[in-house]
Amino acid sequence: MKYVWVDGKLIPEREAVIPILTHALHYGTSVFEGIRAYYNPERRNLYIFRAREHYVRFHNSAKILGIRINYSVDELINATVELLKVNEVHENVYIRPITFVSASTVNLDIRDLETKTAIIAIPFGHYLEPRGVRAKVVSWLRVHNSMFPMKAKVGGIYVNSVIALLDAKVSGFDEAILLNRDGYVAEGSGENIFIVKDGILHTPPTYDSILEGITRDTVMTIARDLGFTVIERRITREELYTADEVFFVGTAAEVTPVINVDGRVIGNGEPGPITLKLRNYYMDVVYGRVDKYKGWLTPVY
Ligand code: PY5
Repeated sequence: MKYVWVDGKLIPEREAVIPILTHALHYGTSVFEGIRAYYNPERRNLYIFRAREHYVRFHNSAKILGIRINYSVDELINATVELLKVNEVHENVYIRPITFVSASTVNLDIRDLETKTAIIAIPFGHYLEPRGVRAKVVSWLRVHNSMFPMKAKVGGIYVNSVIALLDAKVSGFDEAILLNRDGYVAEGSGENIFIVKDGILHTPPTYDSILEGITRDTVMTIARDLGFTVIERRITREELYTADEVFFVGTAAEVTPVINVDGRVIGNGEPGPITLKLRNYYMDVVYGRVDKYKGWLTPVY
């Protein structure tokens, strides 16, 4: 994209560069979000999905890490709208807000260090194969809540996801599933996870070392709306193997079927009917085709 938003200014992307000693580059001291905006070519409208919830989480992540974001939730929403307008976005995009410790220092003490905030938009299609992915339960565990709060979406924490995904990829799988320190299913490298058993949806609870995903909340809400029972509870590894359906949810992943776990075929090896029903409804919601959820959309135009 031509322009990025940096601390209140829209500047050309090539000018948005950082010094080599930037604290966040060395120590992962950043908080970030991943938001999508969906473009409808027929009606020529662009909607940002759940912008408010993402920016509230952004502020909470900063609070947990102990850094300051110099812009309110409303200012950040307005900045995002401006960014998409100035770039004349007429396609689906992924929006990446980031606040990072920008001071040039090797000291670990972040009190009073300067932060910068940027928002970048990137053209974006599918993150995972929508026809279904093969997942591996990797031996790397999810960082436990007692080691770092997983509710915070902090840059440095993503090395845990990177090493887990690398393990899955080099073993010939598409995505990783991480267990938590207690041996229960936590989440994918960049997605939350659901299983379906006998028509009921189950997903790990937020205290089980997972990111409290906004898509997870969206899917729980719309699934209940469609009449499904959703239970937040601890899930064991073998429950993945014997589930009727397994699927990932996330801003990037949307609703992606998991058709194989550790070489075990899930269901009949095809995306399951409940997964597909939820994915279709989810896409209707994000494109603004469901009136009752219009409140989740921020129109750009
Ligand atoms: N769990 C982890 C570890 C995540 O990184 C993400 C989002 C989720 C769950 C789902 O959260 P939400 O539904 O709020 O998006 N991952 C990012 C995303 O934009 C980055 C992926 C590379 O989907």
